Amino acid sequence: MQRIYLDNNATTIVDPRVKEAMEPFWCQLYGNPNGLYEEATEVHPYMRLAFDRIYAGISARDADTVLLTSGATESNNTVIKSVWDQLIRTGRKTRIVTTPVEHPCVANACRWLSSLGVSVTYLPLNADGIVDRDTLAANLDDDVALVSIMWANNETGLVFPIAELSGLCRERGILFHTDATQAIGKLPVDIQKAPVDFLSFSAHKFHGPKGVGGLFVRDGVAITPLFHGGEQMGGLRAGTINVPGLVGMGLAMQLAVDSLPFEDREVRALRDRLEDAILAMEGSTVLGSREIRTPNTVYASFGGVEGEAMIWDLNRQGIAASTGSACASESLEPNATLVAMGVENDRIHTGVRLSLSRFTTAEEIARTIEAIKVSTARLRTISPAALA
Ligand code: 7TS
Repeated sequence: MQRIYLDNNATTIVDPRVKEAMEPFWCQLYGNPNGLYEEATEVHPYMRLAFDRIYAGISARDADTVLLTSGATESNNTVIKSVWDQLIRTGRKTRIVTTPVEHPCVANACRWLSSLGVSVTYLPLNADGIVDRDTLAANLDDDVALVSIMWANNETGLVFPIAELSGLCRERGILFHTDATQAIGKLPVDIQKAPVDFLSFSAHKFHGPKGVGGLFVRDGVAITPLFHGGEQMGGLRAGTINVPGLVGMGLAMQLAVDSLPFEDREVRALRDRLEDAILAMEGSTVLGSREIRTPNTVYASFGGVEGEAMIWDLNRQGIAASTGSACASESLEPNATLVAMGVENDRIHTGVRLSLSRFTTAEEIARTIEAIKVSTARLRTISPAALA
């Protein structure tokens, strides 16, 4: 049985073109780019091309900085701890403003700052499950060092109005960070239209390799490095440069941007087909309006069926899906995103996240719809919740 992979918000298959582009950098072009000999300098043009593709992918300018990191976790930690070092530790500002639905690498970095006495404000979500301009405006004052709001949520796919929110912070002279990990390759990400100061991403979410990501830092914004060490990345991110990762991410970024029309048309159409079929089933609901969601994501709830039981049953039928972020799946706490969105108690453990990619086929979606019907029927016959 051919398996069907519908957990693309957790990670994605590496595009075969990306794998091929990385191939020479293991056994042939393996020099440390900081060397002074030919093996070092011969990789420089490939690195430059990769950085050019990354800058173009988010419309960054030459004067801006894009740090190569190990992924969004490192990028997000760098921003939050740097702002603490630059503005809070020095007594110039006191607060960080964020949302209750950020990925754990933002949420737990903020929690760590709270333990150091920093005040962290969690903005309430509106009825659509996002933060609106008025709510942010009402929570800004001269004490705010940083606003950190994700571009798109990894669990629900809901998209935050980052251009508007970052524009507001720009007007007030407050630093704005966005975790765009779930936006790259799914939505246009243009930092000329959204005046953010920091933007994080991870290559493996857009068909690039794992363990490599980036942090955009706008020209003129100071940062404190997370790692101290060598002079790589102008001393802002020490450690030998992950050349194969950089080359792979560069091409993955270009392909992701080139694929946006396909994503918006074809992936969205498949997602909508899946979503319509789910909504036609008795007792099922979907979280968040599809108009303000990434085109690849549907977060569904099948009344009376535990999300985890559903995942196991779908897995047995050859389908990979998740109840939410893999990073939080070992926790028994109710899902923080659903709590923040005001999902009722009897629904909170019934969520299933299905996330598609440009590699998902119509046949896979047709098979998934049938499998979901089989699983819900089977699980409802044995679920105590369904009997209640
Ligand atoms: N930020 C967001 C919004 C994410 O979705 C993830 C990964 C990360 C940061 C961390 O990225 P990393 O490459 O540093 O690990 N999110 C998920 C998910 O939703 N399910 O598994 C991983």
